[in-house]
Amino acid sequence: MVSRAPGELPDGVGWGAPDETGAAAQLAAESYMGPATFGHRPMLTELADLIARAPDAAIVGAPWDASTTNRPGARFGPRALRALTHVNGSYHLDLEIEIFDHLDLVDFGDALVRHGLWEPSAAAIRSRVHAVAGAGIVPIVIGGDHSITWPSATAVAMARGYGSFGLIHFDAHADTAAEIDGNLASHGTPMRRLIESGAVRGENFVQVGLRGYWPPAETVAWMREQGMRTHFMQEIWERGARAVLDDVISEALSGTDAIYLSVDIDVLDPGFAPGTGTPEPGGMAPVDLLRMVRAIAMETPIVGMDVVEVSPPYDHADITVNNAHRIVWEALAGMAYRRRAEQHQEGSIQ
Ligand SMILES: [Mn+2]
Repeated sequence: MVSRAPGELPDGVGWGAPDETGAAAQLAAESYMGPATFGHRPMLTELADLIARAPDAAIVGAPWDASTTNRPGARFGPRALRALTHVNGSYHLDLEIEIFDHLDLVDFGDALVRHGLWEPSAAAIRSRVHAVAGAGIVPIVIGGDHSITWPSATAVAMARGYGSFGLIHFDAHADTAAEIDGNLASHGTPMRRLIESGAVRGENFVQVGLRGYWPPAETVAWMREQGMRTHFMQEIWERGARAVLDDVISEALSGTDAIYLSVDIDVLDPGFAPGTGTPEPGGMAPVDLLRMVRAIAMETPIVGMDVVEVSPPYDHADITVNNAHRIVWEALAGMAYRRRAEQHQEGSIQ
């Protein structure tokens, strides 16, 4: 046994200042220090830099919440997801994979929206997401209220073809109203806009986790006419998450070759996600949602994703923010897992 005087340090350990030079050291710091980029990933702002680096995926913030019917605040979602999450690593215990050894992710900043003005704000989101998707990079959009899925998924459709991908939509609500209070761009309407425009075909639009008391019967009838698939919370309770997920994946991929994944944080029970605009009791637990998102990313080619309706002013103890961050982290882990299998096939790793 080595004896040391009080205050004496083990051999080779000193109190000298750590190396703080350079961006890498700042980004490698614990998550409460350094720049508030998503997951402490490098931030790029210029399209030319993005194209030169050619990452697998890029974060795009969409800080818009003026389409919210009830509690606002989702405009603060992107900043909170960058600043308030507790990130302590990126080695996935279950998948035994160091995510960023196989998948390059950058933070591509925000779509610069204009408060209260839908048209220029939607154009900003569509344009930034299209720049990413058009370069063959997977956009991961952090909202913002759910209206942002309209320009975001439209941008992916513009980049790779209308009707070419299925959309898996986790939510407590269908968001398929024709209009709400005269607003065609309410956060209760984006899924109807996407189907009407042909960006996503009704039969490849798959909703998971719906519950409660909205929308009304005539809207549900419209959804059925479009061939939309709905998996209510009741079905998950009866059949279990994995059985439902198998159907979800096959429905979304029927006649398509890719998936856009949209996760409204209110699909979680409000006990796990109090910081959201329209909380609906009786929802999913993170133990199921995180694994379903991971499985989708492992089993399907994701070409776009968003996580929306995180409203930090209504959050407590960063519960909602952390769950939203882990939804992205699980998707990244699944994507990295697929990427690693491709790298094995290409022979670029052994
Ligand atoms: Mn929604």
